[in-house]
Amino acid sequence: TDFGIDNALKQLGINAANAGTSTGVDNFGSGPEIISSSPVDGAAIARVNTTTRADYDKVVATAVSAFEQWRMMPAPKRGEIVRQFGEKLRELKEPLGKLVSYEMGKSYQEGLGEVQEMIDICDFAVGLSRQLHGLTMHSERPGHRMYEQYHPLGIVGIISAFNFPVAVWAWNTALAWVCGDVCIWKPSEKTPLCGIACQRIAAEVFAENGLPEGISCLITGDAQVGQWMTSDTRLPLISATGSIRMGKLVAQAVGARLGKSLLELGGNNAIIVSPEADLKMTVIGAVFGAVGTCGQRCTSTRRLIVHESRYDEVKQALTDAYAQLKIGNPLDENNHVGPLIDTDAVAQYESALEKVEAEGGNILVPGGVLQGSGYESGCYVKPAIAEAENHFDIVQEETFAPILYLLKYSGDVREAIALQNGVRQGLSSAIMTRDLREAEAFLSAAGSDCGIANVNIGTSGAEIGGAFGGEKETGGGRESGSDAWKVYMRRQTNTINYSTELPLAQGIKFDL
Ligand code: UN1
Repeated sequence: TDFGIDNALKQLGINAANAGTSTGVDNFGSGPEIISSSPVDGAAIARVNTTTRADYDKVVATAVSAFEQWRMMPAPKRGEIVRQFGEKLRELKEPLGKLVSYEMGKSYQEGLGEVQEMIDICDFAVGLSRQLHGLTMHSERPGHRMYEQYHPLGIVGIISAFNFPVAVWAWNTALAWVCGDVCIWKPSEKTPLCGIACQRIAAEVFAENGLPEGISCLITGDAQVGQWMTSDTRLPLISATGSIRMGKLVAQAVGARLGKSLLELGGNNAIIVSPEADLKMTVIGAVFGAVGTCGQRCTSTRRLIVHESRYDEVKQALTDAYAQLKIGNPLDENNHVGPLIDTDAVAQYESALEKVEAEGGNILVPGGVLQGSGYESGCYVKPAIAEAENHFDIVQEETFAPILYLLKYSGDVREAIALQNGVRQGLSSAIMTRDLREAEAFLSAAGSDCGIANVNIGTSGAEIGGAFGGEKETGGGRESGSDAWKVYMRRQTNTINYSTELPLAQGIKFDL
């Protein structure tokens, strides 16, 4: 029962014996091998070569020269390349979704959803390629014209995390490409095959169009490789997704050279369940938010802030729902919850459950590591619920695991909003209510302080069309839709004098 993994790898052109053998399109790696292993069954999937410093410099040189060509191609023509890339993703949606599920551990449905996000952002980027608009202003001087234009920035360094091993790269790269940038991607060393699969698909499109391979570059390795990127002045923008700890290191290194960084870091997302909440919608939103991707989305629901008038009812409904959850192989579509990424993550999950109890929390739905047939990888855990208080140290932390904290409030919506905002992170937030006043208060200037604030929707599962990211320790970056593209370009203000005089601005007199 390999759930078609071998076939999926074949369709993606991945040679499991040594996925990192250079084929002329995979421009990475003569360094030591790492083994990609699956949290699904603990099996080693493939060996992957890492990038040495010499390899890295070669990759950057390839990217520098590719940029010279790519930046001069008209943006709509670049959009056509991204359109073709999106078409290939449509063809390979199933094998790629399967690889995501197998290498990362999320459910096959969520693996397919991730590839769908890639397809969606390609479509978005194709349209965008004809809309990279600047403004035209009126000059204060006669016979003058003033406007602004957006130019390609250069090499975009992308550092992504294991939990969205393909989509986050696509959000960055699809926009960066239509903007005329070239990309160097370091995927998580926990999901290198997803990186290789994507790189191969992209490389094929560029090759078919006679374009240089340096437009899309892949490197692999640990934090050291990341440091080469963050301190490299040849990379004007570093887009990094991951932990707050990692984000601070990236921001410092990039800031030290006055480069730009786009950070998408941790969340500590809450759903407010008001007296006016629809119970059925609340349960679906909260359970998917808490256990989807085994609690390893940056948008995962970590806290449920429930009004005391609904507390017992919500508690009961959640306990009932958790009793229905099937945990097991994520490629088996009967299961709701797959494994955590590795045994380190399992240890963190266990430690968080110990801490919440030690701080006085009450475990409502107990956790635990699953053993026995089907759970040999040691990465399968039971989603847990704990009654807790917002000020607990552990509740203030983002634990990347399926642990939901149940918090109670008794006042009006302002009290709930204060609890929701009372953490260092500021990514996603939601309120369940049929009361217009509560909903609007939650969305007002005095409402949620997060980058994402939803009404009658959970915290996870954002669409690509909006800007994605958050405030405070989430890092402030915005990726994906809306005008997130602007960070991938440099803005230039142009003033043209078509008169025969040279008047100075601000009316300054300077006669010779
Ligand atoms: C992430 O977890 O890093 O909103 C990204 C969501 C997904 C993206 C999550 N569309 O849950």
